Amino acid sequence: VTTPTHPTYLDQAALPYFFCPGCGHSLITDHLNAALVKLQPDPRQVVIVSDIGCSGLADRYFATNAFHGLHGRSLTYATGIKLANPELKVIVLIGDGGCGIGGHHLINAARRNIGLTMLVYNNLNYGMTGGQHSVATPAGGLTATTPLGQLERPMDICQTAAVNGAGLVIRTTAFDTALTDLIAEAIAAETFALLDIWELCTAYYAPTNRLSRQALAESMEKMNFKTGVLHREERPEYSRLYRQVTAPEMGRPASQPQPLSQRYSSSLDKVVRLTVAGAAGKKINTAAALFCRAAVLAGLSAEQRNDYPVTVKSGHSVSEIILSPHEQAGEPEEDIYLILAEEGLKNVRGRLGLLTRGDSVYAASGLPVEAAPGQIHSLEIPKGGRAETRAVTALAGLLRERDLFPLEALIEAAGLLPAYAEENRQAIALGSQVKITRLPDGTPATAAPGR
Ligand SMILES: Cc1ncc(C[n+]2csc(CCOP(=O)(O)OP(=O)(O)O)c2C)c(N)n1
Ligand code: SF4
Ligand SMILES: [Mg+2]
Repeated sequence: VTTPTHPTYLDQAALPYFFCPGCGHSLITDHLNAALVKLQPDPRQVVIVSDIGCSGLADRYFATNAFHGLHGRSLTYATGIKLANPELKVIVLIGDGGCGIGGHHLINAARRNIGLTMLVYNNLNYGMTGGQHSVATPAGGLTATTPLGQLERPMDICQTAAVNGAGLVIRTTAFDTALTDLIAEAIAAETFALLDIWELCTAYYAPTNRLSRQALAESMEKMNFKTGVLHREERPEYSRLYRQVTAPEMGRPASQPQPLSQRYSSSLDKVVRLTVAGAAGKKINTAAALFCRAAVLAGLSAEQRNDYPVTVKSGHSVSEIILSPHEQAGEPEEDIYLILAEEGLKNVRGRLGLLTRGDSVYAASGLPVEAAPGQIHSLEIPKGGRAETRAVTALAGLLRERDLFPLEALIEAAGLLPAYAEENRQAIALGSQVKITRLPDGTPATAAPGR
C-alpha cells in the first residue's frame, strides 16, 4: 500500500469542528475530506466555495483554496471561478437555506452544466439562525417559523437540477457509507454534479421533530423522495465549451474608432440644432449618424442624441444633432426641425411652440404641423426610394436647401460604411428631387397627403 501524497486535506490547526455534537455537517465534511484523499488532487487546484449558514463554516477546515460569500450566491462565485480556470476542482458547500435563497442559480448552473460539485448540507431547516423553515422543510415539519407544521410541500432540489440538465444528481443521507465514493465520483465527473445530502440539525430540526437517523430515511420514503443516483446526462461541460467557442476571439483586438479628418469646409458660423423626428424602425438614428460623420468631414463638430421608446421598432425615433463651427458646441443659436412621420411629430410637437422666427420646420407633406413661430416648409420626398433610406434622402434635400456643409461630404461619409454605401449614395442622389416649399406664415403644413 502506498502512502498518499496528501493523507488529509483538512487543516489540523483549524480542528476540531465547531459544529454542535452530532450535527450532520461534521459527517459530510469528513466524507468530503475522504473523497479528496481518494482522488489526490493538488490542493492548490481545489477551491471550496461555501455558502452562509453553519454549513458555511466548513471551508475553514480545509487546507485548500476557499471562497466565502453571500447567502445563496455560492454557485455564482463558483461559476466565475470555474470559468476563469476550468482546470480547478470547484466544490460548492451550501445549506438547504442557500438552495432556496439562491434557487435560480441552481437552475442556471444545471442548465449550463458547469463542472462544479455541489454538496447540499440538507438539515431541513435554517440551522445557524435558530431553526426556521427552509424550502426543504418537509410538509408538517415543526420549526420556529412553522410552529403548527409546514403547510407547503418541500422543493425537490434533485429534480429541479435534473430537469434543467445537470450531469449527475444524487440524493442520499450523511449516514450513507458510500458517501465518500459518491462525492469522489461527483468531483471526478467534470459535470454539474449535485449531491443532496440529508442530515440532522441536532440543535433544532431533529429534536423538535423527533428525527433520528431511521426517521430521516422513513420521512424520505413517505415523501417519495428517492435516493441513490437519480439522474445522469452526457452533455458538454460549460467552462470548457465556453473556452472552445470563444478561443478564436481571444486576443483579437477590439475594433478601434477611426478618426475622421477634415476634407471639406463649411461656412456655418453659428451653433445649429437639427432635430430629425421620424418613426422608429425607419433608420432615423442611422441617417443622423451619417449626417454627423459628413459634418465632421466638413470641419464641424457634431453631437448626436437619440431618443426612442424601449419598443425600438414602434413609436417615435428622434435624433437631435448639434452642429458647431467650434469644438465646444455651446447653446444652439438656431433650431431646424426635420419632421418625417406622425410618430416623430407627436414627440416634438410640444417643442415647436418654443421656436422663434429665425428657426425653421421642414415637415413631410401631409403631416398636420400647426403654424409655429418659426418658418414652416413642406417637404415632398420623391417616391421610389427605400423606406429605410428616406431619412437620408430628406437630409440630402435639406443640405441642398440649407448651406450647412457641402453635399460632397455626405456622399463621402456614405462610403465609410461599405456595406450600405451604394444604397446611401442612391438615397443621397434622390435628394435632388426633394421639393421644398416655404408656406406662407400662419399656414399649417398639410399640403398634400404624403408618405
Ligand atoms: C440574503 C440573506 N438572508 C438571510 C440571511 C440570514 N441567515 C444567515 S444563516 C441563515 C440560515 C442558513 O440556513 P442554511 O442555508 O440551511 O444553512 P445551515 O445553517 O442550516 O447549515 C440565514 C437565513 C443572510 N445571511 N443572507
Ligand atoms: S445549529 Fe444545527 S446546523 Fe448548526 S451546527 Fe448546530 S446542529 Fe449543526
Ligand atoms: Mg440548513
